[in-house]
Amino acid sequence: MSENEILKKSMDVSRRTFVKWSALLGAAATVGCGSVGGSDKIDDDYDSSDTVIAPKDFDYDSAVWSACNVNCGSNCPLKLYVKDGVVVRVATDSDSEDEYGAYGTNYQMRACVRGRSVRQRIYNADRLKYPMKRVAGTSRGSGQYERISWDQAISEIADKMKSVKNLYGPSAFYIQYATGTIDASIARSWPPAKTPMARLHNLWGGWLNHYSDYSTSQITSALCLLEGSSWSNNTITDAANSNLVVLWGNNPANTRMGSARHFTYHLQKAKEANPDLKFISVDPFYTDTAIALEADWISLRPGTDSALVAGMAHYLLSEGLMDEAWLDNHCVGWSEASLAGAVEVNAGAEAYYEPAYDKSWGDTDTTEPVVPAGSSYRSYIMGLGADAVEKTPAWASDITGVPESVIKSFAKELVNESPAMVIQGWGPQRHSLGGNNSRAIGLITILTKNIGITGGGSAAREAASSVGISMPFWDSTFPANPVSHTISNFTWPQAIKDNTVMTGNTWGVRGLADADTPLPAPIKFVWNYAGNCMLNQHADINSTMQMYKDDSLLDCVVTIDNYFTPSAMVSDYILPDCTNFEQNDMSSNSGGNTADIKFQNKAIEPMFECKTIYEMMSLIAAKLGIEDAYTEGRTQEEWLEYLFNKGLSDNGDQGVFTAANGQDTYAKCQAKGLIKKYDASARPSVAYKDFVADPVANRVSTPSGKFEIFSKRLYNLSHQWSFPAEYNDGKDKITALPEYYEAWSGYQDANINNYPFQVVGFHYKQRTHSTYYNCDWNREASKQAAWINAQDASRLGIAHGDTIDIYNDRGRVRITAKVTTRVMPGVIGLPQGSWYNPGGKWYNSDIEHVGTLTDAQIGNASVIDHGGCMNVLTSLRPGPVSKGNCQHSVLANIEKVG
Ligand SMILES: Nc1nc2c(c(=O)[nH]1)N[C@H]1C(S)=C(S)[C@@H](COP(=O)(O)OP(=O)(O)OC[C@H]3O[C@@H](n4cnc5c(=O)[nH]c(N)nc54)[C@H](O)[C@@H]3O)O[C@H]1N2
Ligand SMILES: Nc1nc2c(c(=O)[nH]1)N[C@H]1C(S)=C(S)[C@@H](COP(=O)(O)OP(=O)(O)OC[C@H]3O[C@@H](n4cnc5c(=O)[nH]c(N)nc54)[C@H](O)[C@@H]3O)O[C@H]1N2
Ligand code: SF4
Ligand SMILES: [Mo]
Repeated sequence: MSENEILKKSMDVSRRTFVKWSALLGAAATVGCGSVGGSDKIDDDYDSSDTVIAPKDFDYDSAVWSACNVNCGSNCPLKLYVKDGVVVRVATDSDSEDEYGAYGTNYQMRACVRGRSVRQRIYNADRLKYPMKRVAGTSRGSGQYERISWDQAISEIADKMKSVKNLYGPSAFYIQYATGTIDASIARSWPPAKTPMARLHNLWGGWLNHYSDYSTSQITSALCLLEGSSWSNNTITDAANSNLVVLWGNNPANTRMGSARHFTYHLQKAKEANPDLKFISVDPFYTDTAIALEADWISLRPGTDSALVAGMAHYLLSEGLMDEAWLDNHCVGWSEASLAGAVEVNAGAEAYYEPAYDKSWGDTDTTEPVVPAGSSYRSYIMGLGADAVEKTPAWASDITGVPESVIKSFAKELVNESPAMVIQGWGPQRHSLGGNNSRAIGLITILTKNIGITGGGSAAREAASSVGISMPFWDSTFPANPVSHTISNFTWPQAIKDNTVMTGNTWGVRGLADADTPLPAPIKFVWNYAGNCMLNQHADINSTMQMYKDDSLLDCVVTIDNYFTPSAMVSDYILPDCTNFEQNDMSSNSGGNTADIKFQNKAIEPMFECKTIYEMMSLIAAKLGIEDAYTEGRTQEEWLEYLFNKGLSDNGDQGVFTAANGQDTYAKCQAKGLIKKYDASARPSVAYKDFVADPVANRVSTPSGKFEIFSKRLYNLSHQWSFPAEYNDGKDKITALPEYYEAWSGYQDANINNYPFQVVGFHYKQRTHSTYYNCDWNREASKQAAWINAQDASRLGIAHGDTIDIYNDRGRVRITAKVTTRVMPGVIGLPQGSWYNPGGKWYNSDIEHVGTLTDAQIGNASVIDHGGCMNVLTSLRPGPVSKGNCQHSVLANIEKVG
């Protein structure tokens, strides 16, 4: 049998069944957590006219617990049924108790349809089978690879490493942002410092790390400046104590679809407990979550949240609905008088703030710029600030597209319906103005006094419960990285192209001697383990492709994946990894009052020539002469047992790992696989409760110790930092207040005259980023299509199902149109994560790697992407403070094809 016949034979469950079944689960999202009855077994012959799915017996030798370790925030347990060494069924935690007692006590950790389709990932026709090397003389991106032996691959990669270290030093090694297997203990791909490659390089001289991430870089560098943390919020189950929940750019029915973190389920349960609970969704799209929760929809133009908040604040002030004395007690920057409390740092008090910049140089300034009169938020909205514009609801309506009456009624509801819980997703912050937008959303919860109270919240993203299980992961044994400077997660292409212009002042490099010291070495060697950010998930694919084509820039790119992904296609070496179903590992998660830990078991033998990442790195370590230090003489299994025993001695049994439970040894836990813990007495935590009750006795972690509507730190930064020359066009600003301005690729960027649509690449249920894209069941169940408003479509003569091109200066994407009223006019939705397929030449319609590109085609903006990949259209331009990704700020045009 050929290799692909082996793969195909392993996949003998009918496609029709899965598609119908997944459609049913999608519908179930509106009535409860997606699960099929109370059984592991699914019916192969489900007919859509059936109302009940009956379990059907099937043959298996063993049922093995593992988990889905992709980066969707859920980490669901998966139970794999194995017959003759082949996974024949995938189930989940569907036969344990499912009580959902107080605040989510003891409920089932059910996987979403993606996890349940994982057989299609294990037995994918595009599975990498052998080590491969770019064919000599071909360019990166052409897609031509030859099979090599493991010996050759390991030797050549180790030799490259030695030469790069000799020529450029350890900081020329970069471990790419890569989240394909984020939840594991050993086979872990993110954060980079916790990966198997980090252990290798820590022992071998160091490597260049990044700070922040593609998920949250703008909110991480902004909301903390207002509140002292970018993460603290009331736990999601506290929604049961709310009158109103506002999902602000937050679509958990797509982005938190399973197990402990199934936030839509928690909200539905809150509604069951409190039938009067009302939901509002603030989003350019009428999201699946809004449908599931029957939310009111406030549709606003992407990137304009800070204008909406300013208009709401103006209204509340004009109506006397604000407690100004309370604001002055708790905040710096509401009134002019409160500005006297603005400081850049609080001398000596706290050692750490979430850094918006490198504290080591910011603090040493001896002269600080003077804050002029009119710098308070009150002045800003009343037209008494520098711009002398009153931020009336009418002003906000013009910018946001939200009717004035809605701006007013929404503002009033947040006051009258208190406690109201605002939970902010990460869509609003993934914009050019994203930092200010995320702060503004935080601000409205302060201005309406919903912060710090039961049933309220801080407007950070929803928080999970504090019921957890502590078990050390492998990285807890790693030595430190000798290289201490870092770049932002988004700026690695610049560090490849020209590191000499990258300083703290211009590109936000951290940890160097001072803010003008350039990044000492270019990136020459990249480890890309379980990641697609080398191409697909990063921005401006055509320009990035041109960078790869230039062989003078990078010495070596090693991709370690399960499939022939777009990132594999720009690599020098491609190494075939075991899936996590082919090895033992450990992962844990929590939500509600329940936590779980998965002792993941190897379900099947490694396929083809695949190796585990641990084995790969151990082989490289041997070539570098550090094998003993790397492995400490342990196999992967021995490490897991060692960590388990260490966990017991460090943390005790936590009421979980007891002899009475039959869970006091690694072997016993491994045999159980899925272990849960719950605490019915735990109550939701309330963020900033102590501070709000007594702001003098209990400071928050901002420089002043209060909520900082005006950030002196940002004010000073605006005088210290300069933007990189190519981005110094006035469309970026650093502002002390969370104010609105006409940012690049926003609604008021003049470029909208050329490219009249705002295109948003939201996170989609078909896949987790680009992972699961090559499962055709999922592609059929939730199609990749461009969402376009019905009015826009009819004006342009575009019908539902037509083929359209979306294009701008950076490239062109060909895609099917989904005509809908679920997106506001002027906005296009193009789900991010679909695989880039230039000219349709890399992949066939089954997403199998088939073809190659000529040099002229590589990175050529006129080559049409047939994959529907959002990042053909996005910009490499980083956010002004975060230096992170703004991938939701895109202007483009569309046209019907044919
Ligand atoms: N199924 C699935 N789940 C996932 C992922 C996935 O790819 N697929 N990815 C996971 C990861 S790593 C992450 S980081 C999270 C991402 O989670 P998020 O970043 O929260 O997800 P997005 O879909 O980008 O944005 C959330 C919502 O914000 C809206 N939005 C966009 N721009 C604006 C704006 O300017 N203002 C307002 N008010 N709303 C706006 C979008 O329309 C969307 O409905 O999801 C995780 N979960
Ligand atoms: N335009 C746009 N771009 C975005 C975003 C956006 O909203 N818009 N979102 C951004 C965000 S928030 C994120 S987090 C990033 C995510 O970007 P990535 O971290 O690159 O995530 P994935 O695209 O899922 O790629 C994960 C890779 O891991 C592989 N993989 C899965 N399991 C295994 C395994 O067991 N072993 C190995 N070796 N490989 C495995 C998969 O095949 C896949 O190629 O994308 C970012 N890109
Ligand atoms: S994709 Fe996410 S929600 Fe779905 S099974 Fe995997 S971890 Fe769970
Ligand atoms: Mo993310």
